[in-house]
Amino acid sequence: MQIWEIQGWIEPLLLGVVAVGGLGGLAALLIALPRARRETQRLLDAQATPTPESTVSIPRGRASAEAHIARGPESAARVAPSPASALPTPAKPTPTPTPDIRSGLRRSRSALWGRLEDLFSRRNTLDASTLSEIEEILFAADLGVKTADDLLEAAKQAGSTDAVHAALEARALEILSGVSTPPEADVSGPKIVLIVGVNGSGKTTSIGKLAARHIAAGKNVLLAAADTFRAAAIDQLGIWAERVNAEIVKGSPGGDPAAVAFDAVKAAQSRDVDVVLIDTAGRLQTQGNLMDELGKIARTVKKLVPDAPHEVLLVLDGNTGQNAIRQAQEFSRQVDVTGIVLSKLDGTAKGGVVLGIAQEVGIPVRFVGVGEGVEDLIDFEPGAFVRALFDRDGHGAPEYA
Ligand SMILES: Nc1nc2c(ncn2[C@@H]2O[C@H](COP(=O)(O)OP(=O)(O)OP(=O)(O)O)[C@@H](O)[C@H]2O)c(=O)[nH]1
Ligand SMILES: [Mg+2]
Repeated sequence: MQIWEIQGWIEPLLLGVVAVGGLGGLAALLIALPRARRETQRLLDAQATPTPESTVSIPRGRASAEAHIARGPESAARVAPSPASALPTPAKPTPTPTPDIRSGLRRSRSALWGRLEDLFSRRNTLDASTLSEIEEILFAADLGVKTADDLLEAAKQAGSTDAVHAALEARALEILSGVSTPPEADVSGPKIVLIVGVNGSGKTTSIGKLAARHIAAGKNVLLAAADTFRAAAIDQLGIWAERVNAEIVKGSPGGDPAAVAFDAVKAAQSRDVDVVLIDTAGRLQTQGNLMDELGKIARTVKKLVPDAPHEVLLVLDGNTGQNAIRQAQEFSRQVDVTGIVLSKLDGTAKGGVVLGIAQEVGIPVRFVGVGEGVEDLIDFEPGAFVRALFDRDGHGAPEYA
């Protein structure tokens, strides 16, 4: 029964009292009013109490974090420690089609090997004019000057147009293999991962994808919304947290990102959290103050975990081509970048920049993003990458062990 329905039948009752003007009507009113009041109160109570369905998708830990936000700006990021049993059960992985590097590199492949293949269909001698066209194609592929030169030299050494394909593949693989990926850090408490990069490079999306992976592997994940620069950024991470069933610690817009990171790590230590992924605001490598802020975040989490952050992942937008090399160099000056996530490979012809990053920056590419979906993150594997970049579309590309 709704409130207006009750009000609807009180009115005729009062009219009845006036009309009859008798004691009977008055007695009826005296009986009906307390009942109506009780019913109204019951309905109001029911409206004020959320139904169980309205909170069912939010992990209990997250609900507790949000309750803290409601208390005010200072306590906004603080999450009361709660027993490990309060953590959400990690979501079971649902089988999804595996994204593959070959389709992710479709445009990059046609900009590099596709053009070379086209050239060799017209020319079969490796003379000066052919080499000059090879040079042009290599430079246009946004590999970075050093790498384009290096591959041109490999093409020259190949001796014949037929041998160029194998020579380029072999050299590209050598370049990538020259960068060693450090073994997984041996971490006793929660593993702290800081995610950095310029505006819109794909940080928050990559965090969502990484969180989903860890959760699928049975880990408890906590996201830290240390991008306090834009209110929408906090909400965006909140949506990802809900989507992948991770916990989240949020700060208030305009708050201190280092304080949010601190509180998140503290919360992770007191709960059974395996991985903390810290989202940060996008910043240009030329913005000195904002770059300093990254150093502050890293120093602040060290107060709780001296060897943290265990990983600093720099997210680079594949569309930026050679500019990604510059970004990687600048960010490494500020924080100790341990790995690169190259996002948006699916929409770019500049994926070859991975080679330039390896050769000029020496930081391992750990993951590549090939779409906006939760599963669109691929572990970077040099052999598979080179094979996909130089694939002859099924015409006998050599296999790497
Ligand atoms: N096609 C494609 N789109 C991506 C990929 N990764 C991220 N995006 C999209 O790129 C846009 C920016 O991604 P965000 O994750 O918000 O980037 P961000 O670095 O967190 O941005 P700021 O917080 O504003 O600095 C979004 O529209 C994402 O969906 C990818 O691998 N492929
Ligand atoms: Mg973001």
